Amino acid sequence: MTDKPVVVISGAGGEIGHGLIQRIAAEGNYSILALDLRPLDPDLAKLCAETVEGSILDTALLEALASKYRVAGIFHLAAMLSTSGEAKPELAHAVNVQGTLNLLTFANREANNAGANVRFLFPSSIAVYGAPSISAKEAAGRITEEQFLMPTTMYGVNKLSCEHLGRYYTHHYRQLSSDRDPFHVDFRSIRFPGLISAFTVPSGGTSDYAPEMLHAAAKGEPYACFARPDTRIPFMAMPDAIDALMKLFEAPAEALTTTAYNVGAFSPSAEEVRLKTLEAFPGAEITYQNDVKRQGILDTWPADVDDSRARADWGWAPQYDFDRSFNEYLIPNIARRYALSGTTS
Ligand code: AKB
Repeated sequence: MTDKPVVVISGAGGEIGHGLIQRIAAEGNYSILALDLRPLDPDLAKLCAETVEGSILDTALLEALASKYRVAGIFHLAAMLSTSGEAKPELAHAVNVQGTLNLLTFANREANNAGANVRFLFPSSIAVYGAPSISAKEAAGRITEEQFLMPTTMYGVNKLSCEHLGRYYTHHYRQLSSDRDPFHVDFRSIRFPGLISAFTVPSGGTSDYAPEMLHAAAKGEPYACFARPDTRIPFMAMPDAIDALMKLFEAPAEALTTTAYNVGAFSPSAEEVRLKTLEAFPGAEITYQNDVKRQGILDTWPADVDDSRARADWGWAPQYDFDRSFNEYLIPNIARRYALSGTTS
């Protein structure tokens, strides 16, 4: 038990979880209950009040946690990403949608036990968009939250349906009942671009080519990029992603005009990422070997997003543009990391 308000982080051992646990622990305002299928890295575990190995599909586990803690907020990070989701679409639906529904139910119960709304932060994705053609993508440029909501991946379909579930739990849950609960889930989601961390390498995503390229170069390993050189989608450095989650978590409910926000930072082509990586690691061997099927997914994702709503409602302003992300965050940290572990050849 703990005297600080508790936040639950699902998928705590993943890429976003690493940075988020460190940030919340450093600020010291909340105790962290970390949930993941696998044991948490011991350095992260020691920053948490409790770590639980288990699944968001295990409702008995969620009930046991609900009776033990008063939960003030949830960061629901657990998900199967866009490439892995295409290998096992039914499993992706179960994890991504049923898992979210279980946690929304948990949050709703917590809200009514505690007598206060429970904030539910959900990392959605640019995968909710599905441009019908490359020319439509190029013509659209920075797209708003309402455009092209026709995802082509199971992951994108799941993210979009979870956004709707969250909106339903926030505004319409049991709308016809005379005994509607006075407190509810306060769902807030961010449609993240591809994220690039200096400390973790993603797996199972379709935006993975950029972080994979950079980490391979730092390790002195050859890399064949599966995206075409002209592929352009938005990316963001991990510190900005963590900052966005915390800013939206802390924003007053009255300031919010939607439950799903775009956030942008920079939008390089794959070739621009390659050239930037080569500036830092001139000997790196980075080639192209296009995977036409994964490319098909990338071609439906927007080249850039209009994030003016996030800027107006909760003060979103990225701190890391393309140059600063690489020069001040990614390259120094990645170079140090692999030099220390002796991986660089
Ligand atoms: C993926 O590639 O699936 C994710 C995403 C863009 O949400 N990184």
